Parts: sequence; C-alpha cells; structure tokens
Amino acid sequence: MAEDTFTPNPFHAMKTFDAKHIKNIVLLGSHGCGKTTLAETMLFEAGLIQRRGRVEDKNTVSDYHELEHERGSSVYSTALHTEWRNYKINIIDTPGLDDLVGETIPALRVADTCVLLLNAHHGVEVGTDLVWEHMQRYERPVIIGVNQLDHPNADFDATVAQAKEHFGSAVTVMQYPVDQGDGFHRIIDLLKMTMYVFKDAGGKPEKQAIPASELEKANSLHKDLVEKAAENDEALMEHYFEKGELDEDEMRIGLKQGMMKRTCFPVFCLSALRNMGSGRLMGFIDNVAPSAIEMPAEELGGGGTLCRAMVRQCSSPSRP
Ligand SMILES: Nc1nc2c(ncn2[C@@H]2O[C@H](COP(=O)(O)OP(=O)(O)OP(=O)(O)O)[C@@H](O)[C@H]2O)c(=O)[nH]1
Ligand SMILES: [Mg+2]
Repeated sequence: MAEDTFTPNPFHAMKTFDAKHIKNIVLLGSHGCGKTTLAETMLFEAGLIQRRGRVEDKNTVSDYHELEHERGSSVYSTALHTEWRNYKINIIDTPGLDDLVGETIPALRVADTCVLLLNAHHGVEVGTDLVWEHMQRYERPVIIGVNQLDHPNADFDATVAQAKEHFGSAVTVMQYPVDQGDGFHRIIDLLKMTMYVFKDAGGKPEKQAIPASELEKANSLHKDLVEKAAENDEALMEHYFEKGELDEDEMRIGLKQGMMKRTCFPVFCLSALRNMGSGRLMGFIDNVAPSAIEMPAEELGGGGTLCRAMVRQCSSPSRP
C-alpha cells in the first residue's frame, strides 16, 4: 500500500483483555440521579477523556444525540467503555425517565452487574422502584451507589434505610460519608478500613487512618460487613468463627458470592459531579464484581442454555 493512502486502524492499537478481565455494567436509576455524570467521571478518571463534559453543557460522551441535547437528559442507552488498572469496564448508561424505561431492558440483558444509583437527597424514588421491577426479572448482581452526597440536603443514612425497606436486607453498607452536603470530602471504607480524603477537585483521594471519633461506628459496620461476606460460604464462616475476622481477600471472595447469590448489594458513596468515589467503585468492579465467565449460563426460551460470555459478545460495540 502506498504510504500516502495508508490510514492507521485505531483498533490495531487496542489492548486485548481475556474474558476474566472484562466487566460489563449497566448504570440504572431514576431521572437525574447522576448516571451520565458518573459515566463521564469514570471515563475521565481512567484517562480516556482529558476533560469532563457536563450534561448542561451538552458535551458528555454519553448524551451525544441531538434529542438528548434538546431534552437535557439521556434518551437512549449508550454503550461506553473504560479501563481501570488491568480491567476493561464496559458501561451502559441508561435513561432514567419513566417513559424510557424500555431502554433499560436490552441493557439489563447484556450486563453482568447493575450499578443502581440513588440520589442522596431524594432517596428511593418512584423511578427507582420502576427500574428495580425490571432488574428483578434478570436477577443480576447489584451495586448501589449513593450519589450527590455533596448536595446540601444529602442524607446518606435515610437513603440507605429507604433502600433496605425497598430492596431488602441484602443492602450492605461498604462505605459511609464522614461529612455530607457542601463539605463532603471524606469517605470511610469498611472493607479496607481506611478513610479516603478528597481535595476540592476530587480525583485520587489521600488514604488516612480512621479518626478516633469514627472508630466505634466503623468497627461495628465493618463487623456487619465481615458477617455478610462470611455467610455465603461455609469455609469462610468456619474461618470467621475461629479467627473472629476475615482478611480483605477473604472478604472479597465472600462478597462476590453474596453478589452472585443476590444476598449482598454493597453500597458505595459518590459525588459524580465533584469526582469523588468513582475510582474506588471501579476498583471494586475490577476485583469483586463477577465477569461474564463467572456468571451462570442464560436459560434460553426454547430450552438449553447460553454462556454469558457469548451474550456479551453479541452486545453492541463500545463508544467512544
Ligand atoms: N450536586 C450534584 N449534582 C449532580 C451529581 N451528579 C449529577 N448531578 C447533577 O444532576 C443533574 C442530572 O445529572 P445526569 O448525569 O444527567 O443524571 P442522569 O441520571 O443521567 O439523568 P437521566 O439521564 O435523565 O436519567 C445534572 O444537573 C448534574 O450536574 C452529584 O454528584 N452532585
Ligand atoms: Mg443520563
């Protein structure tokens, strides 16, 4: 081929990932809870885009359609991808408006894990319940993200209490905010027993020891989390009874099993707008959320089964 006619194929430079290192998630939740903003933040944090767009500025990667610009909200499900550490995370950003809930169904079909976002100042909304009904049909693992913790009326505890009321005892606190509202910048992580402290612009937090004033609460919630991880596996439960504790890796094993059995819906803290919390969420998706090959085979309508990894390959190509 003559040099001047050569057009490099960008796909040649693409990294390849084995199925274990590909995670397929779908962002779900009520209208305006922050799904598109979170998707944009995840792409930015991973370095796929150099500047974060805003829904209001009509320049997010996900809400690219003219109709979405006109309406100022998502109208279609959009497939995106990002990379975090050695994993590829395929993301489907769905619209939250009640009359567009049909858009979530094909997304639920191909995703392996649902990330259900709750708005920390509205709690569980009618739109959340509507999407939850659809999620029930597909029985996927669920991660809950409590977003907008920077909002003046944010109330994490009330939001989690409502989530437990609506979705049951599987709702499990993995993180809690030390401060919320305008001053939100510290999150205590109960798996790592670390406090993440964010600067004004968000991004990568500093890790600090849990302050003495929070230790009693953090220890008690950590114990609940360990018990939740242990209850899914006899060997882990025995180990827990012997040692009175599980290490981080053991907890990850138990939490993964809990997610797959849907006895555990881990809850994360987020401010998508201020870029706080998305890195830790992506790390958890990498290390704990199941990949397509770990998920049970799909039952087919006419009988037989289909491997989940094959369902994934049939999904639409990622943007950007
Ligand atoms: N304060 C605050 N505002 C946020 C946050 N995340 C999103 N928003 C704002 O909430 C509004 C809706 O955000 P979107 O990202 O479009 O929400 P969505 O869930 O994608 O909405 P639909 O596509 O309509 O379902 C926008 O004005 C965002 O700037 C957050 O963490 N904190
Ligand atoms: Mg949206």
